[in-house]
Amino acid sequence: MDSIKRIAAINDLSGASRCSLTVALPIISALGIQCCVMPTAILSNHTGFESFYFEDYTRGMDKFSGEWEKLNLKFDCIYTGFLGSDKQIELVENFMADFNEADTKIVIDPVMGDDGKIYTTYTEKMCLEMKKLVSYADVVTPNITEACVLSDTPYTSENITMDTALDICKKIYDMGAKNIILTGIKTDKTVSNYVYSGNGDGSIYTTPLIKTYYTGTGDLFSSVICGMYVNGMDIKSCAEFATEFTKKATQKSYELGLKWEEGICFELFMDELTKAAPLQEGKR
Ligand code: PXL
Repeated sequence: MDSIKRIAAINDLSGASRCSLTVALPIISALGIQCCVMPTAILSNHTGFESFYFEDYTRGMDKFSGEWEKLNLKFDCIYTGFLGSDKQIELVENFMADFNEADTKIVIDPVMGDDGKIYTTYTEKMCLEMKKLVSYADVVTPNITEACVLSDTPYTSENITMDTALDICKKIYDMGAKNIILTGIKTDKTVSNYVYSGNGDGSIYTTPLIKTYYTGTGDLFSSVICGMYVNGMDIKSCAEFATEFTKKATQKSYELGLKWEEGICFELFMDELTKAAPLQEGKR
């Protein structure tokens, strides 16, 4: 074996607390894949805390691309998460134009909002740019709020029917995304993820609802999907595995009495990822 697979992860770096790159990096590594990171912003800790230090990193993104081009890096996947401005979304599009090869997978977590609310940093222009980005995706992992924005569907609640889930996913599929994983469909007792890949009805993966929230849960789910998918697992098996893994980490965080802002505790289950990840030859 000459090399292992390599993912370019474009997301923010929040030093303390679990979210975005501090989740993506360990999860992707444990899945036997090298994770090259391009920070979009650098924070002392995530924005859910009362106080945090934030530095936008747009100025560095082009520089990273330039140096990575000099190194002639090839990526098996480009994985994007939180993007802070329309300029950053444009830079990601440029990155894709430069580094996307025929067999490079594109995984997009369109981090735009939650609970029916779009993040205050998200402008109309960014929503439009994000729709464009999603059209290149092999896999996109929106929550209900994000999926509603992407598909121009009015948001009602997280308790949507499977018919509505299918309608929303079909619209996102028609925009160009090949596999849609709609996350966080809730009832009083359950939370489900719904997978649609362009034919038939979607598949649904359900776990008991734990009525608490930990930051980084979406990042954990998407990072597991991303690594598993790059390792060649079919999308439904990726969703099934990621749903179970996320449930276990949520349960453990609850048992440990973690505060929501500490983020989802996944560290105790890394061996399960390693076991599920047969090492595979990378591009070069
Ligand atoms: O996981 C979501 C997330 C990502 N990045 C930053 C955040 C949050 C959630 O609060 O603040 C900077």
